[in-house]
Amino acid sequence: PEGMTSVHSGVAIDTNGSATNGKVANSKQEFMRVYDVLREDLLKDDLIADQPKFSADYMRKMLDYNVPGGKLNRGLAVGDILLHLTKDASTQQLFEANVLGWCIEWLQAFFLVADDIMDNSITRRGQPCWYRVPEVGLVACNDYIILESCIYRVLKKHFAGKTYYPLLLDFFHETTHQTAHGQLLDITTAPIGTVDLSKYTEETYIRIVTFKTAFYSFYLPVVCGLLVGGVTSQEAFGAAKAICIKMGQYFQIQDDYLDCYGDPAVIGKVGTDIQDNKCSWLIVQALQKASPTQLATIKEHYGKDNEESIAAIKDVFRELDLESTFKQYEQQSYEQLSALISQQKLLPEEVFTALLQKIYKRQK
Ligand code: DMA
Ligand code: MG
Ligand code: MG
Ligand code: MG
Repeated sequence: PEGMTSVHSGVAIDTNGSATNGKVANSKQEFMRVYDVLREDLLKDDLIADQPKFSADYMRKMLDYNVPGGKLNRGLAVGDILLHLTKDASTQQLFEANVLGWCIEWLQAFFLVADDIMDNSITRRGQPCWYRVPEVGLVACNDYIILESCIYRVLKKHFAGKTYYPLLLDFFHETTHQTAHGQLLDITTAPIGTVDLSKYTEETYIRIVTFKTAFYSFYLPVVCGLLVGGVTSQEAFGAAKAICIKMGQYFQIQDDYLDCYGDPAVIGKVGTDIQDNKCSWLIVQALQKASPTQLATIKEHYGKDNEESIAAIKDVFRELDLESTFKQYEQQSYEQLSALISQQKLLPEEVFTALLQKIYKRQK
């Protein structure tokens, strides 16, 4: 059946740019060039261009502050996936992949501006969180709405004529729905001021990270790469989803680990999970291993925003040697992912191994 055809042998590629004989390569420089194009397009929009200059200036500053300053893993992944998928992608296809990559970065910027307000965070990407910039404050709430709306202006401009435009819109909407409900579960599991440790189960934890992180960080970039590459097989999407979810869970577990053990100068943010009462991977592990005395310490100090309480929790984590627990999990997770990747035969392995190599043992 059509759906079982491997991409390398059976999927027609819609090339409408110049043929490049497999010589097309993606680069961060090229990706950044596409950002400049998209930002200028957005600012040229009739409505924005007609606003008083100070309003358009604010928009420009807001975009530059929040959209391009991250690792760009998700955004760059779309073009990489396209190139791993087909040896003869056109320059036009690579451009489209990069445009979609930026739409994912815009989606991420939208979620991060909101996330930092909800998490009462301090820094992001080595600078103050946007809502902490004095002239911004809670105007950041309107800014994240604008950031989200940019996605659909860009999609309309570049993809409205494509047969897969409705699919694309649906994927972005669906992913937003999933991420927002992951965030809701994250927040409602950890209401400020009430520590209910019975809520911090492995099952709830996995739901939180699957929805708040895995779909938008891994499945969405892969879906975008597949769509630009002309893949329509439901089976291929299904195989990709299973791997992406597992990889996304691993990625968020790393994020939770780095929140406590990462170097703020390297990760660009100061950890707040302990004082925020978060259902983080570390506390879920700690609760499974803690002695009655350690449990009492956790009950007394978790979710309290003072140095002494934070130190008490970090002491328990150290006593339980959660660093080793994490390293074991990381190894095991890498092996499981590698096995899953080689078991599926519908998509080239590099589509996934390239993603995995970028995050394995990451320090930031
Ligand atoms: C972030 O979870 C998830 C989304 C959707 C932004 P988090 O609060 O652990 O992220 P960070 O550590 O980057 O604040
Ligand atoms: Mg956060
Ligand atoms: Mg959060
Ligand atoms: Mg975090």
